[in-house]
Amino acid sequence: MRKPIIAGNWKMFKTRDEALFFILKVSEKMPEKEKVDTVVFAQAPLLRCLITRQGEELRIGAQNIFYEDEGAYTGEISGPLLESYNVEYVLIGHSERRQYFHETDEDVNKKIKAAIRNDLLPIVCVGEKLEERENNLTNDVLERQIKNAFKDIPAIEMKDIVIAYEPIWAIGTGKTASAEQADEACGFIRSQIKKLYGPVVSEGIRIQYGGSVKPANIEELISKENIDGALIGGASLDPDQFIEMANAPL
Ligand code: G2H
Repeated sequence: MRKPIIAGNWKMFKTRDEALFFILKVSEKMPEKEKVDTVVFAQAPLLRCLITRQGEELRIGAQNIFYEDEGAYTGEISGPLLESYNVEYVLIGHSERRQYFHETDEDVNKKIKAAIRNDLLPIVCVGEKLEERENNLTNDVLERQIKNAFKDIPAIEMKDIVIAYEPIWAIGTGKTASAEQADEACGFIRSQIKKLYGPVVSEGIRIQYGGSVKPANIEELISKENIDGALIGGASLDPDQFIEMANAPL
């Protein structure tokens, strides 16, 4: 049995006070971490104050990491810095990073390696654009993204990696992939992991669905065989909705 993982991606939302209000409200209401992993991905300057107040169950994650550990890279965030703040998770390859900041599959691969080097747990995002789905290219895109993301990553590291399937056409649009569409794509991703790493790794790896997840649809999505949790944007900003979704797997 794979442990469910419910994560909130706050994107570029929340000031310090808003973030502290959220943490105060949710930290006592998170499910036990033995049963469900819960994570919130916040903007970098919020990480320190969230980590000191996160409570027993909730984990804190960064939305980005640079692939070098140090150097003249103004504005970037290093793995060693995140690790020194006890940040546990890092989001890699979100479609907004790929789209607005031109991150390539190769960057994603290098960032996964940087996360592993610095003991951070990566959630690696993959997903197709609307025109790719309409042209029956979903599986080709996912196959390419998976193959390139995990190039030269040894099997032993895969147990700590989570993959998030986020069809770009369903992100922030209110359009959710149907539970069947999401399960089919997550199953295809699992088959690609099997091809690269064999059945033990592919059965163990956790795959989330992301894209307009909310309290009304989370239960159906995570009830599917290949969906082990959710990566939630908009609906994760509201503490009450996040509490409800974090407890949905129970
Ligand atoms: C996809 C998702 C969270 P939303 O980006 O990563 O956002 O739930 O707002 O579609």
